[in-house]
Amino acid sequence: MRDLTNRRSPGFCLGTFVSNTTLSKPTPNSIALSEAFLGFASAMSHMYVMLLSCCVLVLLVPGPCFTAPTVTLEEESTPTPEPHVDLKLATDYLQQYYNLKNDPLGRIKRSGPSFTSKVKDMQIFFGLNVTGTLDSDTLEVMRSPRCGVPDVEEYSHIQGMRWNKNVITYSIGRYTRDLPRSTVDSLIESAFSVWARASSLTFVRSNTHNADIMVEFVTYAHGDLFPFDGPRGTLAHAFGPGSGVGGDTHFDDSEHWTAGEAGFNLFVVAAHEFGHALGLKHSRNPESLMYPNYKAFNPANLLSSEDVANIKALYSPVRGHLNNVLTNSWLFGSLFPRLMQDKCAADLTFDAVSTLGDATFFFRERYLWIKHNQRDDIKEGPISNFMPKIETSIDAAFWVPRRSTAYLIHESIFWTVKGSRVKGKARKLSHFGFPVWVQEVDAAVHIPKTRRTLFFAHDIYWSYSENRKVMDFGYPKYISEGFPGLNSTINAAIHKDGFIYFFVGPQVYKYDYTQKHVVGVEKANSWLGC
Ligand code: NFH
Ligand code: ZN
Ligand code: ZN
Repeated sequence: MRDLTNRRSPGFCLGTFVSNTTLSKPTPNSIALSEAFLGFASAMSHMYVMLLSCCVLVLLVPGPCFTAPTVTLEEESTPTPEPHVDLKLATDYLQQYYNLKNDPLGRIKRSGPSFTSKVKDMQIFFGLNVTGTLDSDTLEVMRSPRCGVPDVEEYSHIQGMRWNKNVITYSIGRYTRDLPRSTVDSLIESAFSVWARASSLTFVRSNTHNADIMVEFVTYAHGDLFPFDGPRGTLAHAFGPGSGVGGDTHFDDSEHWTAGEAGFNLFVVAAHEFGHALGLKHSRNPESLMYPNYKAFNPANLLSSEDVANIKALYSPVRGHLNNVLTNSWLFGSLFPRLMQDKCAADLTFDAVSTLGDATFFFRERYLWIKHNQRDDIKEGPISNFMPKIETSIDAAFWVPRRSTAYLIHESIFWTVKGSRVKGKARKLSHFGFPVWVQEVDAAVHIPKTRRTLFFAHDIYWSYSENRKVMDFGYPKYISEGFPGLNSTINAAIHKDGFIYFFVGPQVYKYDYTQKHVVGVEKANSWLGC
């Protein structure tokens, strides 16, 4: 058994994602760190595939998923539940979702082989540490509300985005020292051929820095949101189709890469990663290359029939045709996630803007731009690329620096993001003490000095005390009353350097909230360098 116990990296901070310039492309356009890789457990242990399950389902069938009771507050210390209660919970859960069977005598032992392996299946599915034991993260997931549909069934129906072309370029940037360069070249080429043979795609090697798929061997923090974790654990990850970092594939150079059966076979891992780079998600079928666990070398049939069907479906001429015909049409805009958005469009508006670590996050529909505070480059892509749990738009977001935590609100639910990690499941907006009729907000901003979070909806706003965890008395108030000079609804708000910046349509107003007046106005997207 491989040692999987150590695969969390010691810590993670957002600052690391741009700390290494060599990985960012000269012209980052758009990203698409696909649904992501289970493996980046290091940075985001639980987020991962459950988005594919619960959240995708939310998009399609709004309603049932988040109606269950909410998860415990992150700050509350969870009392250690009684062991037999855990076992009962886990057993029920695994029987319901993972087909766990009683042993012939009708008993289940926590240490039994099938129990342990079902726990592991579940941990893999949720991107948790694969310990096989009922640790607190695992129990937390088991306790959280779910859609009531077994993971197996929700798993692979919806694939990610795709390249809208048949010829895809790749380039190998940094090499590993484990293998001669020429061996790496040919293993990478073979890994691409696996997919080329199964689809209409052609892969062309280029030596530029802006090939579609940039292949690099890197270690630990390496310039994206997903630092590697040293030996074993996560082996590699790849961004789904898209410009910029989209398609890029990183191999953890702390692993021992080989062309054979010792260490980790580069051909096998690369083929799995390129599946992601082409838009494929994980499969629950252990026969499939897109299964989230490394499997020893079996070159004969690397692709399962499911893998083949998935790549064919993703790149089928029908979809290609649809995409071509409907690009820019309303149908495309509403049915298909758009690959890339123009941040410099004349009247660009944002749904939410928030600090997160050392960066400012700009949300629009299901898309996100990330501007590092000390740097000029901008990362961008579908929100789910950065936070795979989140497959919806974000209406409002705020950052509480004291907790290094951001809160992302979508309609009547919100997620808590610490580092780059979405903690637990979405919780209900009513947690903040809104009256029931408030089912969404337009904007939110936290004022560190007063330890208040302000929530804006239509022409009114609330003030929430982060200390006392209640709404302040006397709210809601009219925005025009509390913020003279602002007479409209607010799209987004952020606190920076003692000012509140209100995003209203394509403009941003700099507001001095002690003097109570607007002190400046600029184009909203000037913040993105436009
Ligand atoms: C991986 N992934 O590293 C593993 N799995 O098996 N370690 C995945 C890659 C394999 C990237 O796209 C990560 O999905 C780990 C863990 C499938 C090539 C299962 C421990 C996460 C040995
Ligand atoms: Zn993967
Ligand atoms: Zn990476």
